[in-house]
Amino acid sequence: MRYGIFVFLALAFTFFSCKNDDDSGVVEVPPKLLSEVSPEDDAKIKEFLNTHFYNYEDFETPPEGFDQKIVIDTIAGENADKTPMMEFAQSVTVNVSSSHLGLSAGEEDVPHKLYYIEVKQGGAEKSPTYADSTLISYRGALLNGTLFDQNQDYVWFELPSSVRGFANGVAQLRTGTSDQLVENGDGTFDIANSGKGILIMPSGLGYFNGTRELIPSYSVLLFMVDLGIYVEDTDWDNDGIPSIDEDLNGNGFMFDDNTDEDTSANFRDIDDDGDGVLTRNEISDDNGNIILPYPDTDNDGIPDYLDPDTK
Ligand SMILES: [Ca+2]
Ligand SMILES: [Ca+2]
Ligand SMILES: [Ca+2]
Ligand SMILES: [Ca+2]
Repeated sequence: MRYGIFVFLALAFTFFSCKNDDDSGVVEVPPKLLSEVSPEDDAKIKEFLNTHFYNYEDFETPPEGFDQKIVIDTIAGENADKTPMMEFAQSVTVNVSSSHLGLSAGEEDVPHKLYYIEVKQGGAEKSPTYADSTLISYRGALLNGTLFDQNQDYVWFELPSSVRGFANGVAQLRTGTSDQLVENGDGTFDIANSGKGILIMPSGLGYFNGTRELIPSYSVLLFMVDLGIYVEDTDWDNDGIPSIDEDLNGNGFMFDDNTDEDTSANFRDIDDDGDGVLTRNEISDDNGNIILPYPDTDNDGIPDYLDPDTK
């Protein structure tokens, strides 16, 4: 299985936004404020949701041979009586700090509304978390309809390294289950009870002032996703702590939790407190079994694996 080409480091922003050719005479424009762009994007999203519909009727009453593909179109002409996407949309608020995007301005916790539509609920009992490894096929588009990226085959996503709105959007939906996975014999496979959804996010949950091929700065992003399966309690660094529990400040952003302040955030660090003893060894007994709650030898409320004073 291949990994998604859309897996980008959130922190890679910095390099794109600072690109500047000294000879061109181009003056670098300072990035806008998150608090300025967030409400503008929200207005664009609401307008889009109120003026567009998706093929909900096909999903309610599938026509013969329906390919289960989500199609979005404008409410106009012969489609003037369709129900707008807004009627189906739900939203969650995700706080974004300018430091998450590598911006210098010190804004903290600017709320961003992330919209999603659960087109077809997947068969899994729970949703993945934003820290989990998830098998997804997707199409990504701008609100003007430009398709900027797609992968019709399932690919594994490291959600913590995907754009925030994508990871947090997927975390609102359900995947299918592995017992429904059928190999097609050509390297692809189908998952009959996969989940389907539409995610629409303000630029602060996407690339903000950064650009990508076909994605201008400050773009609202829309994804149509098919969620295959996911790895419950994914442990990216295999240190025994589920990655979701390595988001210590619980802000949904995995790169600002770095106990020993080295180059690896906790979810990618096998020695979280940098004391030379592997995290796994600080939380397991002589037989290798994880001890719960995690040991706190000096009883200071900080478990040993996060406390350089104790090993
Ligand atoms: Ca965090
Ligand atoms: Ca670290
Ligand atoms: Ca770790
Ligand atoms: Ca340690």
